[in-house]
Amino acid sequence: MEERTLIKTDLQFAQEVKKGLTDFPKHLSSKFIYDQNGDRIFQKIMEMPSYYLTNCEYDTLKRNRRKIVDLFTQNSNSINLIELGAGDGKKTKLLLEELSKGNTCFKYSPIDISQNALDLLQSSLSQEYPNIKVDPYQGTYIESLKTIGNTGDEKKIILFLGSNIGNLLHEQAVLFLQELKKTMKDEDMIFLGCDQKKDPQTILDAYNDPEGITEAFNKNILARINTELEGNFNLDKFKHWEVYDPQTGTAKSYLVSIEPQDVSIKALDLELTFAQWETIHTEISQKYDDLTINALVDKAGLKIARAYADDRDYFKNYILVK
Ligand code: AVI
Repeated sequence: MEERTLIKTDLQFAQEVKKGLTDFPKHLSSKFIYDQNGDRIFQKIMEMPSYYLTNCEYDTLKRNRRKIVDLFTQNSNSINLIELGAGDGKKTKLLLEELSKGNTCFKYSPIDISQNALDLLQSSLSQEYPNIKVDPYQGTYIESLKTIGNTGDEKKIILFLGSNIGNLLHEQAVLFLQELKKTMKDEDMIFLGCDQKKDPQTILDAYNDPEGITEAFNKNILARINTELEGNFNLDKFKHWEVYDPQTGTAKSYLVSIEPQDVSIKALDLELTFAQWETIHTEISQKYDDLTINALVDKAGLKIARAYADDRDYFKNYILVK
């Protein structure tokens, strides 16, 4: 089963890379930035003071954890805390600790495509919280949720933190929320973290650090093409470029070819030409306001039950119900 998933993922990577780099303008999906190296660089990004998102969400959860957990456990004596995208669990641990203080029986089900990420999380949790029941799932979010949804009758709380939803276009975000809704029973909830519109300079700084950590993160997609698909991208011949549109709230990452160049990707039998200053669009990081979130949630057929924010309103966490 694991092997089949891997082959399917490799094939999807190859097909999407071919499509994206032969389209005009060129593009690649940010989901392919993440491998072991991409995960490691993202961890470093989350430690950068300019990447305010992580600290803001952490503060919000820390300040409101009792109220949040009270809502999670309302009218239920058994819950399954399901997290989409396991990460290092730093923020989730706040909620797990708070849940441990109450009488509600609960388990934690992190879902991640990376078995490595799940193993790391499980071993740190078993050391810090040996009494918490952890039930990890390796796979894609929706597929795994469908499996979990069919087992047990605990109240499901689906965590989607870190503004991961912001890496989706609005249409895709609505479709994704609709898919989540299909797996929900009436009492289930989604706990959604969304980065907010703010001073455009603060946003640009979060995605444009002078140390080049975000640049290395963005370029990891080219490094993966080189190692996994026998490409010969010269990473030094591309520069990371970030733009932010304060009207739409969309931050976009590009890789810009600094000179005319040819690149070949052997495993795809592909020869590419880049003109000087030609771009590859790699990521969107959407920033929201209440109006936009209301519209997306409404289109997905869901309702906002509560919202929590840090003291500057930089980042908000919404509890969504059916
Ligand atoms: C994972 N995701 C929400 C991050 C973001 O803010 O879009 C990925 C990231 N890209 C550059 N820095 C961080």
